[in-house]
Amino acid sequence: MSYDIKQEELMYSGHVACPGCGAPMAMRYALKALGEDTVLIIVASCWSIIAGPFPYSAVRVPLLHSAFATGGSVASGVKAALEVRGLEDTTVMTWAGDGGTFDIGLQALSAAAERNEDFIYVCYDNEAYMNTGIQRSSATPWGAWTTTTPVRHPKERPKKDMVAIMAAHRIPYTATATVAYPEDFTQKLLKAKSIRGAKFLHVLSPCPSGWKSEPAQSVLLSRLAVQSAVFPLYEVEHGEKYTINVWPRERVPVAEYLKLQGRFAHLAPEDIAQIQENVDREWEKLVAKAIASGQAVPA
Ligand SMILES: Cc1ncc(C[n+]2csc(CCOP(=O)(O)OP(=O)(O)O)c2C)c(N)n1
Ligand code: SF4
Ligand SMILES: [Mg+2]
Repeated sequence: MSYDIKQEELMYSGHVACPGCGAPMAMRYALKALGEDTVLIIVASCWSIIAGPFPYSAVRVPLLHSAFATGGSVASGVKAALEVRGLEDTTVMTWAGDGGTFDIGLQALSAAAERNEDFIYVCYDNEAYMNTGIQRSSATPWGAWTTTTPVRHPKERPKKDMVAIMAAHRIPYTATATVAYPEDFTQKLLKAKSIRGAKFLHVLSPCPSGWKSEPAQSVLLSRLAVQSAVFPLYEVEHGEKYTINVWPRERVPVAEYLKLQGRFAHLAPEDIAQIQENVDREWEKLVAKAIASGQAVPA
């Protein structure tokens, strides 16, 4: 894969994320890929704080803070206003957390996707409501500790399959990404920018505060998530063509990923075996979809 990430920085230093947070890393790559002709809509989340207090901003593009539930509808309105002004080529990007996407903003996102509005929606997924104190969301994985799923009552439901939900809208482009594979992430953003219509990117975003992980290990965690197939890198075109972008040569056991995170420290060996079984099953289902879409499995 060629190294084609631009040198130009569209994020200033001095943002206010916690050390090691995956969310500003993801934004940095996203803005480098999309360029300055981008209007950014930030939904209530950690990123509302990371961006800095008005009149300061950590990003060098126009930025609109939006209410929690409105990422899809605000983007639709901004795009329409830009078109009225003859600015059809300006990229509109909504940036929202998992709470703002999987849960609270799902209706507005679904409606915008069904209308096939011309925008990119990026969900940076740290798997809980981090900004308000690590509450469980429907993106929180099975077994994880959060402040609303304490150790004696960890989460008993699986993570919602948001990519499947977006693919079911038959939008032109849906993809997953992580900051451990920046070229892959960049390619996906460039592809999304080149397509008219609704595009959805699901980006895993390690949160050292909420995952109880080492700040220096966020990129490592992002890589292990892909290599273990906890978070595979793939894309779905028009809801039916599945392509796996990174095939782990040898799948890393999920235990390697889990053990670096205090939020899973209470899990018993049989819990980890259960997680491994679930991950294996989901990976096989994904491989089957990619093969059915015409992709060859690498030797
Ligand atoms: C309607 C509404 N309810 C609650 C809040 C408080 N609130 C602000 S950010 C946030 C958590 C957001 O979680 P998520 O979308 O996962 O983003 P993260 O903070 O994890 O980055 C909440 C509950 C709000 N701003 N608006
Ligand atoms: S709480 Fe987590 S997501 Fe929020 S800024 Fe800190 S590390 Fe990032
Ligand atoms: Mg979150």
